[in-house]
Amino acid sequence: PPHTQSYGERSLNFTNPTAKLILETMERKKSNLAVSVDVTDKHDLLAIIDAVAPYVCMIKTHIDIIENFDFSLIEQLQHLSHKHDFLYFEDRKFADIGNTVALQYSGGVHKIASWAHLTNAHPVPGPSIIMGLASVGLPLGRGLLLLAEMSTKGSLAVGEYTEEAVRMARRHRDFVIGFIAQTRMDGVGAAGDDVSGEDFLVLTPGIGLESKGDSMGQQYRTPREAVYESGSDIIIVGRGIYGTDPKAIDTITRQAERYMAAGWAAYLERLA
Ligand code: 5BU
Repeated sequence: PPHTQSYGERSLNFTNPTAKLILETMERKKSNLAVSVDVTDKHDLLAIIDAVAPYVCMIKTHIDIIENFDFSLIEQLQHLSHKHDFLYFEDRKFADIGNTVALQYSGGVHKIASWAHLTNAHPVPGPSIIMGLASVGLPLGRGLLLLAEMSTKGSLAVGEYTEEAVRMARRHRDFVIGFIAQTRMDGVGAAGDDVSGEDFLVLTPGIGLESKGDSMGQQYRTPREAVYESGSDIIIVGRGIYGTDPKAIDTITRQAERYMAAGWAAYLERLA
């Protein structure tokens, strides 16, 4: 099973170039940490990325919350990813019909497909959302995650819904490389289908070492609970790292180092 193989070995389980690049980067940097930088000022965004990037395999963005966005920001983001060797995941959570999501993914002011290696989509519209996004992303070698589960209290993405998300992904392995989920999805909803050798990346938000949640429904588990106990591949950490002060760069750097160590230790424990 995939979660007993090393990240480097697992790059051979995928044909999608973004999946391979993610796994190779994780192995090279010895990091399964993605930092979610949810700040609204582009200068803060760039400063935090520059500080945490040595410790991450991936930076997760919400590009639509940036108040002073202009396209030169994208060039600066790309410069940082070359400097520090990591990938971008734009947490766009597409949820519309194929034609609309293709336009949202390629166009508008953010032109997500042109710079984000990875993005994600809700399976709620059915397989057409994958076809729409793949029409833009596949020629560029991009990857997609489906939201199979969410970290929030009362999430509706459970049971049958989660199983159907996995079946949708299984039929589009060239583009769908994994899930946002709280646990592994290997063989979920397989019924009689042969799913031996199947591998999907599991990226898990809702990770914190101190807090158990926030006042708006977020729920946190530790890196060890996610990676060792639940077999998650990448931990996604936001406020646990950048806290409440986006200017406290020294603290942010120390926290990134700390979460990286915790995530990697849990992975080594899983392999052992
Ligand atoms: P936090 O500060 O670590 O709580 O931020 C978590 C980030 O992950 C934030 O950007 C959310 O939009 C994102 N997220 C999540 O928290 N839970 C989910 O199920 C999904 C995304 Br999908």
